[in-house]
Amino acid sequence: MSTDDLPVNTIGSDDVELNSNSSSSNEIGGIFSSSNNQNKILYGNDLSQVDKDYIFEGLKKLYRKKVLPLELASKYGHFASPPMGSSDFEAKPMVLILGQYSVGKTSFIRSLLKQDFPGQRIGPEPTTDRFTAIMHTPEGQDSGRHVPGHALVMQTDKPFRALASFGNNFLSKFEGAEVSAAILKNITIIDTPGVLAGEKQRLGRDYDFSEIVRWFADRADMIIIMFDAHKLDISDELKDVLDTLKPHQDKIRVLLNKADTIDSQSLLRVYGALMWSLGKVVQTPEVSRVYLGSFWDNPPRLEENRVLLEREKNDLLNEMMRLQQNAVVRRINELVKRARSVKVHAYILHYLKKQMPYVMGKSEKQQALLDRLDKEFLACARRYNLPLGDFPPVEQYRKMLREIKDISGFKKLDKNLVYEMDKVLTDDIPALLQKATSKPTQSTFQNYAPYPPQWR
Ligand SMILES: Nc1nc2c(ncn2[C@@H]2O[C@H](COP(=O)(O)OP(=O)(O)O)[C@@H](O)[C@H]2O)c(=O)[nH]1
Ligand SMILES: [Mg+2]
Repeated sequence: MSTDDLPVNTIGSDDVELNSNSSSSNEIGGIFSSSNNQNKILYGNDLSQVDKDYIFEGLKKLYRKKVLPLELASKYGHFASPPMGSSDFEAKPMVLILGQYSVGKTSFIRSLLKQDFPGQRIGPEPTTDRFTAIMHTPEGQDSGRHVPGHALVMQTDKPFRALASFGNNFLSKFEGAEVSAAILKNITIIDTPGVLAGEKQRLGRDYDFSEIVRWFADRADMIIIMFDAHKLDISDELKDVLDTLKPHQDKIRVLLNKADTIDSQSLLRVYGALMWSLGKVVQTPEVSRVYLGSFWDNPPRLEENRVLLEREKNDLLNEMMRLQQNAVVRRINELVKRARSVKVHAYILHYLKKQMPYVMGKSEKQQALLDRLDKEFLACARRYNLPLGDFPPVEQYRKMLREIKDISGFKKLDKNLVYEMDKVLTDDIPALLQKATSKPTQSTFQNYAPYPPQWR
């Protein structure tokens, strides 16, 4: 049966109509492949005006009804990340703070909160040896609560559940701090251990630092990389981290910290030097916005920089406050990216499974397929007309496949599921956006099953 003949499921009678026919489907296919123009392409609609909750709720339903079934059928969770939960759609924008040790990351966060937070350690030596998620205190709780990593990844209303797969070594180095600071009503901040230089990093840590950074970077809405104006060196480890961040160029902001101690002429020179060394490492035509700053309680020592530093601080804070509005675009992008990756995964399995013998010689064949997985990827992309850019890293995929004893045991690919999921990208999301922008009012939201109060 050709997929063209398949019935089109609507999402359910209690839902918003997400399946209206869209004239812009062709446009979307092209659009979603290029991330640069995404703001523009979202139909020229000003998404800052739309009802965010309405869109989040719509995306969540689309995911559950149209993406998740294919994920479950193809065991996507085993190969990539576990299914998304409500918290992945509703979570506050996340700001990830990175940098070598002692550049002032923890002091920066402290100054944003305007108060201390549990687990904060500030000092000239490598002080923070853990990842801390700094979140707003839930209603009815006391401020200043510390939540151990093991407990944090169990909480279904927090976006950290997937971190459980990194194991105990990591979880003992992960914690939450709940603080009732105004800024946390809008964002969640992630403090990180400093990137260390040389052997220390490898010896002292029994978890994969870059993998964890990658996980947070994927989910972050803004990544602030901090440098100390006194020592600009970029260690090899930091280079590795910057490499990990390449796909997230648009989220990266650079903060040249401790600018309070340097006169404006030297500051110019340091700024230039930083841009130069960053340019060598990052190698992209787009240069991230660089903020100059000083974020601690001490007043600037040099009067000449005071106004400049205050302005820079305001700009940075304003940008952080705007993240809430950009969250809509980000969540849509995340869902689109995930749907595309699920589709490719389902086809890879389908393609490999098709080549397996029925009875004899299964394990030899499977081994052979794994050995030339890169070539199989190419062939699969060609056969099903899939963009190579959507394919997972070969090595990682091979590792996951190795854990599967017999790939012929996978369920047959249900093209109907793929078809339904494709429609999310071509029709459903555009329709949802159109609906949300045409009726961005509170009443739309109220008529339509609202969140329970504890989620707001
Ligand atoms: N001059 C100056 N020193 C700072 C500033 N922020 C932090 N520091 C100092 O830098 C050291 C390292 O700070 P910390 O927040 O622990 O850095 P982290 O390791 O990156 O988290 C501490 O001694 C702070 O007092 C700043 O804006 N200016
Ligand atoms: Mg620190």
